[in-house]
Amino acid sequence: MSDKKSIKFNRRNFLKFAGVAGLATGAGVMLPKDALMARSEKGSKGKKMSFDVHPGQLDDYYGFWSGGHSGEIRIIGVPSMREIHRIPVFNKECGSGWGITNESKKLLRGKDAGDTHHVHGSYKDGVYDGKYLFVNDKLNNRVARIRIDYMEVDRILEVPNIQGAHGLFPQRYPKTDWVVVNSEFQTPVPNNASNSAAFNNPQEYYGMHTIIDAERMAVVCQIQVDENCDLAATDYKGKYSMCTSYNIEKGVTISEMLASDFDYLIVFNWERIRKAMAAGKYKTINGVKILDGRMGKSDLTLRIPVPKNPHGVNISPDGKYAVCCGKVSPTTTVVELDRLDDAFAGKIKPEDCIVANPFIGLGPLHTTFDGRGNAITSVFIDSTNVKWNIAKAIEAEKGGEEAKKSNPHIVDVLDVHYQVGHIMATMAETKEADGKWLVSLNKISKDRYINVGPLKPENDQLSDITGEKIRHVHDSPTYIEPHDCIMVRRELIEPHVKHRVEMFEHPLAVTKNSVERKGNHVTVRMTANAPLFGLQEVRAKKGDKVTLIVTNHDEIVDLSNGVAISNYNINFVLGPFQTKSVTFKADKEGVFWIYCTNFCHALHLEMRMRFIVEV
Ligand code: RUQ
Ligand code: CA
Repeated sequence: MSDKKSIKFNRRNFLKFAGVAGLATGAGVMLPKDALMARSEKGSKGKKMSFDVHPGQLDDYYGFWSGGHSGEIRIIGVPSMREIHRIPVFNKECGSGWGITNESKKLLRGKDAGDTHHVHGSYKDGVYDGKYLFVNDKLNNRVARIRIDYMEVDRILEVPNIQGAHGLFPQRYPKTDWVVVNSEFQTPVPNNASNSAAFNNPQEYYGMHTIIDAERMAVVCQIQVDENCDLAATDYKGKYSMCTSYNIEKGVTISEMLASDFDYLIVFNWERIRKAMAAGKYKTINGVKILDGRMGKSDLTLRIPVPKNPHGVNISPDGKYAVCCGKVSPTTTVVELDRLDDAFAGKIKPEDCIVANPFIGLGPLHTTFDGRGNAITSVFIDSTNVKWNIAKAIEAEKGGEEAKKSNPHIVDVLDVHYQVGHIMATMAETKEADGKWLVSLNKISKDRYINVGPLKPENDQLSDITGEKIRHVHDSPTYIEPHDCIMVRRELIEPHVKHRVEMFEHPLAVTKNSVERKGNHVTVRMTANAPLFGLQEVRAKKGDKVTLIVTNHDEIVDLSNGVAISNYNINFVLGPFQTKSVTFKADKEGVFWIYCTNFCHALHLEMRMRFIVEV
């Protein structure tokens, strides 16, 4: 399907929904995108940056991409857009042994399917501190923490009382003590037999804004609301977190969720939350303290009406504005954060925090920033990246409908291929947004790449945003299905990343090879030193439980060893000085070769030993 056709197809679908939504878009009316495109010229006049990273050179940015329902995180070099690494998180991955080793299984607790959407770094004073990444799992309501020094998951928290753990954002100031995660789906609370009367009563379904202690990776508290909690953001002052809600209707069908012309941006007041916790104003369900954040029942929350079924909320790098995307409304809503104190104090109405409602296009989803006063919004239906000036939008708002008519805030409109979800500029979620590169994470690639069958890659498009115009420079396919990303200056990450682990950080690190039997449990402790395993053979009896603990004793950078046990479905990899273990039942008799999978030496193929299971 060609670009043009795909856009028409999507518009037609959208208009069907717009009908439900009550948006008037009659025949003969110039569609908003055409009006915008008429303003846009082709090409950038700015100095051209190159995305080429020549052999032997390094990328300028670490891109951390969520992997959607692949359950992982990917590290993409920017601007080359090369996929450099994958970090398995909520999935099973044989390249490293994630989901196979005891260490990873302990974190996954039997759940090796996931759905990652939002990956963000830990902060200090509004900029990444290079310590952690956090990512949500929408499927099983988890939040994982990744240590940046090893680029490995070190904690996974299952969040009780929620479903559809979606928007996630760390505290930005003064540092990341808290991480918030939203529940997109409302459910009964508790959602079990003790509350079964609520199963058939959607009025008794609730959303939660969950606050997590970033160091302990434990739930601090949950704030219960009637609405659903979709995308998340935190401010740059450590005072507020927020969520967009598209289902204030408590609907359970699509038309019910679209019934109201307005939904909310819900703001959570951290000082009041701390006080309510200290005053014991909570109930405890499933071991978690739940505060009441419902409208009319609580002073912890503020509801700013935004049109209609909004999606993303993003904070401008100067910390001044929250920008909510309309999704079903062709506008964004600009909220001035300095007004929130007065709104919470009841001095002004919540809606008085809104300083602009600029027209953007059909289906605005997410917004990013260039650090020079411009916002760039992804527009799903129109398939565009729309660059607009925040100050001009606010100025035009003051001038009323007449001033807004010519859309003076629009700077440029870029057609993308094809349907864009998230959009992100380099360093844009920090106060050091540098306005260099923009990535448009397009959901559908259609004919952009050679045909690989019914399931096609997504299309991440890279643009240079140093000039007035957005200059699209590069397409790269990504495996199903990144949602969001951040791009972090290399020097904020690289000095923290280690070439080898601290060997004795693992309590079972092996220094001496041994085989120990206790009853029918055989524990094998073994070193690996390319091209030799520390033992030449291991014996067990059929029916024994076997624990195999292996430490890689090679300190040489990038000298990894694999440990695979033929016919036993066991396969994992050890980086320099790393220890991993597996436990399994020796349920098949015979001779089984244990071999190294990860090419390590000229005698790599000879790096093998026998596992003999006797009858
Ligand atoms: S949101 S659908 Cu990031 Cu647009 Cu998950
Ligand atoms: Ca709604």
